[in-house]
Amino acid sequence: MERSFVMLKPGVVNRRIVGEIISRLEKKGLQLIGLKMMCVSQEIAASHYREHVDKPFYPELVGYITSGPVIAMAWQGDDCVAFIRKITGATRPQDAQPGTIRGDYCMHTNHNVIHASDSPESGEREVALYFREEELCVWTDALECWL
Ligand code: FUP
Repeated sequence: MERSFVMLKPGVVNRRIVGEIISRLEKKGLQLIGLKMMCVSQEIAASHYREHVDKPFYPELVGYITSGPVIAMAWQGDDCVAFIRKITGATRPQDAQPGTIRGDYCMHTNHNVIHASDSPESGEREVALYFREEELCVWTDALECWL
């Protein structure tokens, strides 16, 4: 079963839109298996965004996601990475379609509301970076046959 790591960035907590955004993912039928509010350490931020370390926006990106609490989530489901990326929308809010989270909730790339894993491999790596195995709760999905 595919897993994806999703993070609602500090602005989402500040703007009180955590529930609205999580409900978009729930309504799709994806299975939430891990959820916590946390402050991201410099070490975790550096590991998470290691591929961007040489980019000009890297210091601001790390500064932003360590600036306040985030909502860290692990989701599971068939093709869950692709589904969540579609619901999330393009990296640049200018390119994100209306109806997507980034299309509806943000105006600037550096504050683009949400992170979602970009491949099943990243999903596994990022879920393991933010969650210990015992923090995940893999439950039997009674709705599976209806989704
Ligand atoms: P995404 O997978 O859509 O989050 O996009 P990237 O991995 O390319 O970028 C990671 C984060 O870096 C984005 F969510 C926001 C930030 N970023 C910028 O601030 N400026 C840029 O030009 C590109 C990305």
